[in-house]
Amino acid sequence: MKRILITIAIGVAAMSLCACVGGKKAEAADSKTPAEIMLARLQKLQQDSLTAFGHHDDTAYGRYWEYMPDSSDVKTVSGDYPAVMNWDLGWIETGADKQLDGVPFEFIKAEIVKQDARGGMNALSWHLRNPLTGGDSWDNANDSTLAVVMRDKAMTDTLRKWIGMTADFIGDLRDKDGKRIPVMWRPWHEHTGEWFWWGINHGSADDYKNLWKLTREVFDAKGIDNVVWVYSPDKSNVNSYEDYMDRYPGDNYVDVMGADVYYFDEPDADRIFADRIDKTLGAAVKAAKEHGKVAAFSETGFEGLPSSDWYMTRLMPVLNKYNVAFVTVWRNSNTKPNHWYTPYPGHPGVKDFKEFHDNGKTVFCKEMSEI
Ligand code: BMA
Repeated sequence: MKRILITIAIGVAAMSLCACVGGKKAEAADSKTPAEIMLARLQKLQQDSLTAFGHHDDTAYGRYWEYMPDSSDVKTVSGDYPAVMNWDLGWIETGADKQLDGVPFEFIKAEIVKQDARGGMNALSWHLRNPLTGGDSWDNANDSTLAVVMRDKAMTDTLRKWIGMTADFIGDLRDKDGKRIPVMWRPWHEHTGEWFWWGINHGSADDYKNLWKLTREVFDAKGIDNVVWVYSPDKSNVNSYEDYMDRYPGDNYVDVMGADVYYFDEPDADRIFADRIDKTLGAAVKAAKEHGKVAAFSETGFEGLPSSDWYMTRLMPVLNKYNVAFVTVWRNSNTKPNHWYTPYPGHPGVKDFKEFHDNGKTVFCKEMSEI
């Protein structure tokens, strides 16, 4: 009898222990922020040497169409949506209802919800206006915009307000159960180039780092917990690892080490591309390893895609050489001449792109939903 009682007592204790451990586990999973969940998916891609494919404005418009529900050149050509959809918040800071390329913010929100429901991921960039001149991101009428803005109280107040508008938009991204949807957020991109007002020769390294700090401060003050932060220097002026890290804001501000490197139609294009990739993407991969971050090929492409085999012969070797969690190509415009980056129906690169989709290295939306 005593033995039976002891056995029952041990059994009950074991059961309650299990429940307790299980409960804790469930609680731990629940207590993960949306950003942590997304980061874990990116880490998994990288661990498995897989690369998620991303496309800008994928379902908004394509080479020959615009705003046809659920249309996508990538899907029409490959059979699936991209794993990552990139969207741009440029002009949200003006209070406009459409962003700089005419995509309504409400449309972006709805598409982010759909892509999340499919099991895919979303990313956001921001081509905002120049707060000093009132011009666009590329307006360098005042060559020292970054320095002036970061050292002037009224200007940083404006910027704080603008950043707050992006934070509100992002914090508002919720799925049908009301849970926040994670996004990769890639502000102040290509800062090693000169073209944007936050670029390399428009202020000091500290000004640039302070810009990141200000951004993070605003997001944190609003309790935004659905952002994976992506740092993405351009190949310009990056000739070494030190150049890549020169304006790095610090490990507390960044989750993903990106690199923007396009392919251009120029003499010796392949060699030049390979060299830029080694310098910039090579640095991103090294930085990710050394700083415990995820590596990504945050932007690439060949404008107008005047090639029938670019994806398999130019991009794929890069993905095989450098293990990156995702690669994003830019938009297929139906209005800007020669401005598309993926094949579309009738393009000579359809077969190549299908191969790119079908092989074991790349991940599109369906496969992403299982990761
Ligand atoms: C650029 C071009 C522009 C566009 C901008 C923001 O690379 O595509 O036409 O306005 O990105 O999307």
